[in-house]
Amino acid sequence: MILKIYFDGQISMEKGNINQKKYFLKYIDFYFVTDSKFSKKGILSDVKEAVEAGCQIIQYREKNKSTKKMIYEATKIKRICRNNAKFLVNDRIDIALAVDAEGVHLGQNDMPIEIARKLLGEDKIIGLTVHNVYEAIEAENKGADYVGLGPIFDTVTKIDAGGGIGPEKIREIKNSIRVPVVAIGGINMDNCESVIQSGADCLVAIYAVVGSDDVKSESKNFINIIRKIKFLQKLHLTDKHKH
Ligand code: TZP
Ligand code: MG
Repeated sequence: MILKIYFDGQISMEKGNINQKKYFLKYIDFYFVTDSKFSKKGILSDVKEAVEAGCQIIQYREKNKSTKKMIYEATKIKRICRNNAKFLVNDRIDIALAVDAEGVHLGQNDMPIEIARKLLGEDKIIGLTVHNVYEAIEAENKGADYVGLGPIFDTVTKIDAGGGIGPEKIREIKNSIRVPVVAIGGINMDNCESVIQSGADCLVAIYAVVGSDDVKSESKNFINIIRKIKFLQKLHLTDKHKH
């Protein structure tokens, strides 16, 4: 059971268990991804600040560190997240298994999702990066718990990401699948509203947050704006039903 208190003071109760991944994923909004290249105070400090800001989903993304170092960092991140945020590992199923993370985020060229699912089990969260409707439908059919869609805008963070597909594409993907859509790529405080208005359930903004001087307050800024837009969207939908 979850108790929801809205900005206007309304209170509602919904059946569901926040520990169940499907239920949890219905409410994700801001998704934090580590980046040791841009980090100013180190990724562990960044994760701590993001969790303190209220971020509920953290991904450890590291491309060039030894497995030993990754297991060390992943163990620390898991401890920081504890019961406050779900902890996922990018690409590396072995690291996720080693530290008993709550899931993984995979790319199109990583381990096929069916095999990842067998290794991780039904309870773990598996996210898959998609670039178009075809990949999104396939991801859902193969058991992805959410899709990561991007790059929405041009990005300097991932060199091989290609050009931005534009926020309009989000609606097309959103209309073709039921699992949550997490938007990524070139998202900042100036364009994040268009991303949520275009139907994204959640967004990632690596450089905008990790590259800032204050990870906690930037994370809070994103969380607040996303929750505000979603609240207004819900209100608008409720209003429509009344008329
Ligand atoms: N996948 C697609 S774009 C991207 C990833 C990991 C990088 C996103 O970084 P930023 O700084 O939010 O553009
Ligand atoms: Mg990958």
